[in-house]
Amino acid sequence: MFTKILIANRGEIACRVAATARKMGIKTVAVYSEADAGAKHVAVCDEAVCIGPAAAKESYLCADKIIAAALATGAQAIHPGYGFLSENSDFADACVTAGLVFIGPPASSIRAMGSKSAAKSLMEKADVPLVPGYHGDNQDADFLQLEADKMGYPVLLKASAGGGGKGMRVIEKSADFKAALASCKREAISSFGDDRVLAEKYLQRPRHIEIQVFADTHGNCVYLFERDCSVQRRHQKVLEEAPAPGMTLERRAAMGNAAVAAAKAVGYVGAGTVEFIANQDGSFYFMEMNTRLQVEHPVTEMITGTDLVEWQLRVAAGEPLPMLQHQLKLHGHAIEARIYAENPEKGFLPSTGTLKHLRTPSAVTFELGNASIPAAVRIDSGVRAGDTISPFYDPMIAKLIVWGEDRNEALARMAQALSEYQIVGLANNIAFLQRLIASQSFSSADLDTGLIERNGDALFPAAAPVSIDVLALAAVALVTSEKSAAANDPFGNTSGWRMNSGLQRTLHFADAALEDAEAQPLTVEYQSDGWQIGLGSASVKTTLSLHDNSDFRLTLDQRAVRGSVVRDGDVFHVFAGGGRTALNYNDPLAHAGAAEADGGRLTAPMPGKVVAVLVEKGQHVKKGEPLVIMEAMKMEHTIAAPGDGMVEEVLYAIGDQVADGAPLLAFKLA
Ligand code: MV4
Repeated sequence: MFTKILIANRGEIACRVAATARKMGIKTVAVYSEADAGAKHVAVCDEAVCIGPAAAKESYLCADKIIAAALATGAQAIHPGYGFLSENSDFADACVTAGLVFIGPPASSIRAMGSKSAAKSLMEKADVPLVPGYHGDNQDADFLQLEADKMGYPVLLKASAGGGGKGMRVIEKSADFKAALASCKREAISSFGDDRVLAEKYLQRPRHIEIQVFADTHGNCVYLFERDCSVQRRHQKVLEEAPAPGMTLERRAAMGNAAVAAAKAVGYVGAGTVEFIANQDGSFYFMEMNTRLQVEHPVTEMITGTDLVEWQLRVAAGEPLPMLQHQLKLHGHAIEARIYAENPEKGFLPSTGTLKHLRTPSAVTFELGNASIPAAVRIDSGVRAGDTISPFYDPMIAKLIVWGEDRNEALARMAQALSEYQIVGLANNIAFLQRLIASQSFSSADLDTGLIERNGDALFPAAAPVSIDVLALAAVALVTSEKSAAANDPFGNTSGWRMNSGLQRTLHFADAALEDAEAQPLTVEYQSDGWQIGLGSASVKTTLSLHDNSDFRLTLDQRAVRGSVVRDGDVFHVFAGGGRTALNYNDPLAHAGAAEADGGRLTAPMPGKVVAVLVEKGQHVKKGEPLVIMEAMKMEHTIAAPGDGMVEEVLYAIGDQVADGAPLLAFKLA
């Protein structure tokens, strides 16, 4: 076995490979770009080598720099992860030339599967089923139309050089054929510089079902059952599961044997995936083979109790496969959800920035390999709280993988784990994933590649009004933070600050998900043992039973309510009842003050009385910190710092009456 390997990747997959290497006592070398110097994958490896600037083309895609790093650090093998150089046959060759082991298939297998049309004719010879169609060289329009007429409509034209859904045309009837062919060829030449097309019978509502295969250098090749990856958005997988719902033993064996035949036809070694497109009736056809470990490999690990990275390392070191076909057993059901930094409400626009707050579901374990009871909840992630998601790389934050005895148990665990996932700082798809797994189509396993588009309405419901539970949590978080700010201040302590019964203030929180949302006034009346909180005609007696950092337990009348509130500037992120709500806190007084602050003064928004002065002359404060509290018409108003800065002068004392517009403090912004 190797004693040291280099991991030619970043993010979650680099961390994933490092975890198995550590388990096996193998030292790891990370490579990283200048943007990743502080990244998690660098921290979890034993050594690290910087290989260039942030752009992948100048770092993670530089074969020469990576091979030089392996040679310089004494690594014996390179694991490419997925993406980047993982399916680059020249890189695989270059590793071998440099005397290093490429932890992946032989370059010849990568090449054989890399050319889609050549792969199809190889598969045809190996008796792997192909979609009925014409994949040949004859590009004559009349000939192609005749072929289409023979297979029957609808027909799908695909660019031979295409992939990822580009350059495809569905043709409903023969009369439309010529126009569609011309348009498909135009797109193919402009996108791929190659106008050859192939014609296939078009499958309606197909499923994406792929088979995990594994081969060693001793002639063994097995399949580790299937994954259903039908739930995609623009050819990006969103949910993956194993086994595929509705799969029969006969069809599993037929697909498994076809996948093994495909792997053997190209002399495959290592981990690979054979993708099939399947009809609702179960008939299946070869699409392509991915000659690498895939993102969604954990669902296979969970149902088979294997560590596929360990298998990769053993096979690359020349050992035989740890298990043969008859030893592989399928146990339970696993589902993976990809958590992305993206905004589903804004067309899934990627989001970049800092993970200001991150809390992952509890009871997370990471046990692989011969585990009789698989980990029930697993998170594979390449980022930690405080890390950034940059525009340079894939915006995936984590993979959340759950296991259950059956699909319903796995679904319930997924729902629970998603509800416990807390992210602040980046737009993310967690609420979308919650709706997706709860959708009628997904929960009843009515799967096909058009599921997300077909369920648009259910997946993007109109926003519901913010509940009083959520507003109460935000309000209590706000008033308790002010109270502790006052208590921490020596002048605050002696200032006569009080929670006097009957004092009432009005808070304005607006749903941040809605543009121009009207903030409903929330009234908070201080009482000796809590608050009376009112919203419209509703009013609840609120007491605080537990407060631990961002976690709160309240009693609203007779109901116990718990949740977490994370404040990010003027935005309060409330996690409660499995949901997540961002509230814009509009403190009109702080903003009125802010408008005046440029002139160096914070002014009274209305006539009233100063009830608390929380700062002293010369004190440095942070943006949003409460400075002075005024009372007017039995309502309390906080004058907060408009930005980071310094109090130059305090112009009033507790008990003073002030006129509308009177300067309260002289304030200097930092
Ligand atoms: C198809 C098809 C229906 N019929 N071929 C899309 C990407 C490319 N790799 C193959 N694709 C498809 N080929 C026939 N004959 C539907 C798709 C397809 C699809 C396939 C797998 C996963 C997601 C998909 C989303 C849309 C269309």
